[in-house]
Amino acid sequence: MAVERTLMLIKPDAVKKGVEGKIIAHVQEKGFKLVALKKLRLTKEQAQQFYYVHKERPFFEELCEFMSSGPIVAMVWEGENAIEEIRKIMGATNPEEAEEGTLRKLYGTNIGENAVHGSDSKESAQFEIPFFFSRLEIVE
Ligand code: RTP
Ligand code: MG
Repeated sequence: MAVERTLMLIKPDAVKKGVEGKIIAHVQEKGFKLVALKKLRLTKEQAQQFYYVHKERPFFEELCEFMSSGPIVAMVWEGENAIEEIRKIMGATNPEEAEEGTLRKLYGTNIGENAVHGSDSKESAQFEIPFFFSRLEIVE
């Protein structure tokens, strides 16, 4: 196991519900270290760039519309095996299928409005972290 960094987003539905603080506390309580944090709103074009791997998928348009529909919170978390571990903490993509106690079970609404995003591999973390944060914005 290695210390990794991963990007996590609190999606517009969870920001609207006002559960940003609960989500941050939940990940901290699992032992991960918050090394970068900001609140922002993506344009639709920026959402399309961020989710470009899904551009051929039928839900791409809806996803980018949703991700640009309101403010989001972007974070970088650091810890042992952080990429995989934070995906586990988030739970399945569809909140109805997510295990009890996972962030998507607790705070998600449906497969589109599922509260959080997390990098799914080292490669995606390497693209996604600098998409939101410069080196100066990540605390060593
Ligand atoms: P994410 O990238 O947001 O962390 O989610 P994920 O890895 O669990 O799921 P992924 O397959 O990467 O899909 C990205 C996001 O697209 C939306 N989606 N909608 N309507 C649908 O069938 C559908 N499938 C996926 C979800 O919001 C998902 O998180
Ligand atoms: Mg994904």
